[in-house]
Amino acid sequence: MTLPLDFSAEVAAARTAGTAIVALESTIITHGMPYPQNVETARLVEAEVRSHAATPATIAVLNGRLKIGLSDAELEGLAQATGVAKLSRADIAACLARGGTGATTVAATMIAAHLAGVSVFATGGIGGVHKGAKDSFDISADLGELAITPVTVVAAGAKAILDLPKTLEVLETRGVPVIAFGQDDFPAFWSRSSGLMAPLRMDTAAEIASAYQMRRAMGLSGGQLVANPIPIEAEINAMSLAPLIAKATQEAEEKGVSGKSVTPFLLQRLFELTDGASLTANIALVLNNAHLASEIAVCLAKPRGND
Ligand code: PSU
Ligand code: MN
Repeated sequence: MTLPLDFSAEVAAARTAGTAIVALESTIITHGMPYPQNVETARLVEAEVRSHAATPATIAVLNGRLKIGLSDAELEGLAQATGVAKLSRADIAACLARGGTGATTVAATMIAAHLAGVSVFATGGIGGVHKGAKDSFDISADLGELAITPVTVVAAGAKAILDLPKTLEVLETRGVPVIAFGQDDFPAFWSRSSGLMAPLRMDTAAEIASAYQMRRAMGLSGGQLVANPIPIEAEINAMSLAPLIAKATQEAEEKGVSGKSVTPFLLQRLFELTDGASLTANIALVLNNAHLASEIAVCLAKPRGND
């Protein structure tokens, strides 16, 4: 069976030339931000990648085809669509086999990027261990994917809607390098610090790229999580968010929200409870991650010995 894989023209050209490519996810568009800011952000992120000498590859499943790079019309269609499936490792193959359409989460985007030979991926935040996981067992498949698929994922850490200490524990158990960029602390998405130390710290894109190459050379499975703090001018104080996160989490519990719906529900409620301030910060950090991911991808695309 041949894979139903389609490359956009610019991604196909970058593959042929061997130049840097950065994968981008689509669940952030369909389930992470409201329209029209979702498509505006997706376009800005693609432009950011292009301005740093790399080619953006936004990934999604459209009518049974795994798209590596979307046209502007495809991006717009996805951004406006309602009820789009949110695909992860468990259901991406079934969606493709049925000829369906869906947005890819971090886990599914990593799988697609790897199939396409793309080793760097920029997003906002990864999924993790949810608060209350002791009872709900809600742990994102993103963590397991980082342990097995060799893609470097640049995120702004993980949201404080998650249990961050448990998220770091699971990543450690699964052998995922967690690298804070330019600081010692693990960032918490809207805030530069979670109050937790990151296991690793690196200060340059070149260091991150060479750590990735060393893992490949050693035959270690899995990727790396680069936790890039939100730019200081866009940061939201963690103290002011804490009560809003507690409120949203309690509402989710009361409404019996579970499974795939938990993360989108919490993101939407936080957007409402902060009067949109969470979205402004979210856009700033995604752009910042796209910039760093592009630099890492450029380092990895350089022919060896030319450094
Ligand atoms: N966290 C965010 N923004 C997002 C997501 C997570 O701050 O948009 C999305 C990503 O696509 C991530 C997914 O892979 O939610 C995780 O969902 P779950 O917790 O159901 O695994
Ligand atoms: Mn989940």
